[in-house]
Amino acid sequence: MSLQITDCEDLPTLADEYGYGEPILDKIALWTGDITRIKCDAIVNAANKDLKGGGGIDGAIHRAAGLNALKELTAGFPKPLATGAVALTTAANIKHAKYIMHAVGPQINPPFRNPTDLEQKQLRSCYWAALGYLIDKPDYFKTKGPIKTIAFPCISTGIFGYKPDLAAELAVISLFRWLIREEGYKHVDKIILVLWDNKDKACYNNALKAWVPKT
Ligand code: AR6
Repeated sequence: MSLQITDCEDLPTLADEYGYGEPILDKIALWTGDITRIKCDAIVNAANKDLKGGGGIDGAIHRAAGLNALKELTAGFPKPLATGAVALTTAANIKHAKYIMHAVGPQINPPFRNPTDLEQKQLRSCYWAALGYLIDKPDYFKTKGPIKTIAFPCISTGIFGYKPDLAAELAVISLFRWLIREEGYKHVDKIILVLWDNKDKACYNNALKAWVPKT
């Protein structure tokens, strides 16, 4: 596994120190399919800065949750949102989830060039800001209850053009760092990484290899 990601050079140390993720590894699951169909407390959307709805996951989530319902729920947010920011709403018409977290990933231009340091930080921020809601527990939670399970798509790797292998590596490292360093494992039951195709599967399997116990 290459370690090209700024600020994440300590991956081997973390893996050694924590016995390759045990019991942290139990907190992560991979699931293949449409993110709008997964049953969990919060699903993360790959949104745009204006929270307007678009193609890809954002389009699927808007269709499932209801265009008008989401428009109303996101009306109060100051727009454009910063890249790396995550806005929390309820899940509107998606009945098997309680919340949607609208994460604005970096847009790579031209698509699929190597990401800059800033773009890497922005993508990591999507993961950390979303997970931050699990620790901060905003007032919002009083109505619908806390988030114990959360599903992330491969943010920025479609229309926004972030290299999928680097995005998977960064996602996995960011999640493990949050679970360990922020003691996130106390706040979450399951983080589900939602994959869409064989390319995503290969990227995540590679990225997770560093954490699988060596037998
Ligand atoms: N469920 C799970 N994964 C999916 C789904 C789905 N229903 N649909 C696509 N994927 P993208 P981005 C995969 O483009 O790159 C929108 O217009 C897809 O194969 O949805 O962050 C927004 O409004 C890819 O690997 O998100 C923004 O303007 C990954 O999900 C912009 O696109 C992400 O693809 C955000 O682009």
